[in-house]
Amino acid sequence: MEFVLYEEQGSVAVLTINRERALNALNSTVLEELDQTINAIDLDTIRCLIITGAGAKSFVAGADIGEMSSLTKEEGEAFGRKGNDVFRKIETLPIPVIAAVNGFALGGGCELAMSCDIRICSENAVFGQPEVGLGITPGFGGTQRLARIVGVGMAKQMIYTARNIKAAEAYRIGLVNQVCAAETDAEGNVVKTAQEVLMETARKLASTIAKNAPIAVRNCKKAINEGLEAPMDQAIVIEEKLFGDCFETEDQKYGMAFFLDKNKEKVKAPFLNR
Ligand code: CO8
Repeated sequence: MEFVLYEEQGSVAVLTINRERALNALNSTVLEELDQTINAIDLDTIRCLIITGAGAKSFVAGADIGEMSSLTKEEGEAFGRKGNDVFRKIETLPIPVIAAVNGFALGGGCELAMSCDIRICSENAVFGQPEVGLGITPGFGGTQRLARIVGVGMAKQMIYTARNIKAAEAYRIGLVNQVCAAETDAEGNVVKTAQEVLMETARKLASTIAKNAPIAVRNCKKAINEGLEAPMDQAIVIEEKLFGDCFETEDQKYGMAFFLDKNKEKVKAPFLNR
């Protein structure tokens, strides 16, 4: 792959958009490679995916403006569909996905982060939907997901003004769950950069998720995602079905038997994903 790096460590995988010289902007090739990499994830082994960008400056600075600049209406729509299809695949991937936002998350970058289940960022992160300043609309899900995440009023303000927001503001409005700052010693020397802390935090979070019963975690993701799109009466039926599906799995039997076992010396074994 030219623009996507993929690395597995136990049951956690890290996917890095690797086009640093263009601040990891998404051109057709990046989108294609992102799609192929997602398709190839071994979901029997990997229990949580982290998506990040190469370098300390940018997560993804948007869709590639050079590539978009000469598109016709039809080509623009097709490009939008290409991004939407990949991002929807990420959103509906059976396992949880964490966006580790290490800098600019603009336009398609903010939209990529929003297709992930959880967003955490470094203190230098900047979020925004600058599209109307370029004469287009957010076209990789931004007009839909931002309002669902931060509320309609704030989403409309961000999109209509095209103004970027910093990490602290993104945290305040609920666009990210956590902001990671650099660690310094008593003399003020940086001992860990914000990006190092970010990746450490993301990996810890991913490992915590990966330790839980995988079928149950997947069913939670499905129940939350599908339930949010349905009226409450249907949403609770979705929940009931996915709740029921966990019973008779080996992990459910083991998880409950472990709790009920009164032997205080016991050590919990890993869940089997069965
Ligand atoms: N596309 C292409 N190249 C980019 C992009 C981008 N989105 N962002 C940065 N680059 C390139 C720059 O052109 C530059 O390349 P070069 O060195 O060859 O000149 C390199 O990355 C470094 O960038 P800068 O020199 O500009 O770095 P600065 O630190 O000065 O600025 C910024 C960083 C503020 C992030 C600045 O690069 C910037 O404003 N980038 C554009 C941000 C933006 O507007 N993003 C939204 C794009 S639109 C979008 O994402 C729409 C998604 C939906 C598409 C739907 C299709 C129908």
